[in-house]
Amino acid sequence: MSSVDLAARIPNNVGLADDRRLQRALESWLPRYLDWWRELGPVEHQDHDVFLRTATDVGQEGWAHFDYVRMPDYRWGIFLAEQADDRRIAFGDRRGEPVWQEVPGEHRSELRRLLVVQGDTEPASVEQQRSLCRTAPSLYDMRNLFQVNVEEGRHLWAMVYLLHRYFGRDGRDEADELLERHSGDVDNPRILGAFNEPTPDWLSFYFFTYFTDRDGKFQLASLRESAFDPLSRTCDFMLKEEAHHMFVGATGVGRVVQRTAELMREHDTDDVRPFGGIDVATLQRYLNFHFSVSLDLFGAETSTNAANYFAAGLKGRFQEERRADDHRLLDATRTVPTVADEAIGAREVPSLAALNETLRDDYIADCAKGLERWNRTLAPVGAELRLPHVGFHRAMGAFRDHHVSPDGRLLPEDEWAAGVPSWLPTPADEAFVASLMRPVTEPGRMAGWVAPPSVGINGKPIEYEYVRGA
Ligand code: BYC
Repeated sequence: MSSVDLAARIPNNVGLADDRRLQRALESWLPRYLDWWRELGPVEHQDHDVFLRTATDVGQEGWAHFDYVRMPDYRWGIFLAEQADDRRIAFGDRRGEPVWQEVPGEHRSELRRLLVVQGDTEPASVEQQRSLCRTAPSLYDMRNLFQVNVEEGRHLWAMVYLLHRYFGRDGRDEADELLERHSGDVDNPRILGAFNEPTPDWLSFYFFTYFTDRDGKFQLASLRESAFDPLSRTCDFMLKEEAHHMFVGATGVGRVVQRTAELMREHDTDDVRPFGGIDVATLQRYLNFHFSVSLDLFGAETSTNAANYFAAGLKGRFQEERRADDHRLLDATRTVPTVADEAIGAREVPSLAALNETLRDDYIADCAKGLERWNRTLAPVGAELRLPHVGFHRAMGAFRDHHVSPDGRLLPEDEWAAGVPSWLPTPADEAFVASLMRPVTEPGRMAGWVAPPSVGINGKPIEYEYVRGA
């Protein structure tokens, strides 16, 4: 394991200085990345000092440094978690064999595909969020947005490193294409559906970081199990940064919920819009949207791709080693949902084929935890948020061509159409939420639709000037 070289043009702990070809290749990718960042990263404040966390090490303690940085000067580095001694493949046909430090020829294209799909989401989210800095509800929030953005940029670097280092010319071409596809582009869109949806307002941003970044947590945790050790170590370190992104989502929605509950109590009404709050029904519609598009990110309920990845040792399950089974799944079965004879049912399939569904189940259980917390805030005012049925508003898998209500009823077209305005954000909701999006840039002040956070960042007070000169 190389030590951390922070003085290099590209900070890294992968011994870049010892591999001149790779170093030159990545150094020639750097200006293209910076062009992309300037063109499609945050629309404003690029030249302002932002109080940011920069990864500087991979150890248990002191892995990051906080200071004011102009975003284009952020040190996007390449960091892999420390290599474990004698790590063994934890699942699949080759369970128990030593992990790989190079890519086996027979798994080259599958691994490349996984890296490209993962890598594609990172810049996509930066593109989706680029205008939000114009309407940040506080400097604290603006700083968190930028933190998320620069780290998604670093996660792109993580995948680009692996593509350049292990996949030769194909890898370099793929790395270039990661900067050429763009979120929502009609001709050259991002690969996965949710990453082509706009993130036009901060309510969407909080729900996106809660639900969609959480897909990232589960996918990265599955890739961390990979027999391809450099990928495993990369994902391990990415997950450290990812935790903050979900914190932004969980506390962001939590703060909106808190403000809504305060206004409901104060004015003794559910209709808090006239008082500048976001009513629970609107929150529920945004939640329904972001949850359902995030469920699609796990793919179809049964997938030969997923079965092959697992058998080959490329992608495991969430917390693979904590599971009490044979980690091969050769004889195991489970049920997956189906829609047949105009009813939602279940069918038994080999567990190996249903790994996307297993990961989706784990994800849903994790999503539910945030709702429990938010509902503790809402309970005293007699309100509640719920996760919609897994079949609601789905574009992938068994429910794709069916209409399912949030409470899990299969609906004919006309009933679905009639229900949509109460289940998914309407143009009027979007216009109302947009009307609340007025920037607040005075340190310590918050927009009226969201409660202040309970603490600031890295021990700083809430009224700290997190973005200077904004
Ligand atoms: N939209 O066999 P299936 C993150 C494609 S988020 C469009 O079920 P598979 C982050 C699929 O690719 C984490 N297409 O698929 C969060 C396949 O196409 P091909 C990102 C979709 O392969 C916030 C076809 O449909 N990482 O990090 O079993 C901010 C058949 O489907 C979608 C990963 O996803 C969709 N939603 O599973 C920033 C991990 N879903 O191959 C970052 C790597 C599926 O027939 N990716 N398709 O052309 C994977 O493990 C798998 O590719 C998937 C799909 C789980 C995504």
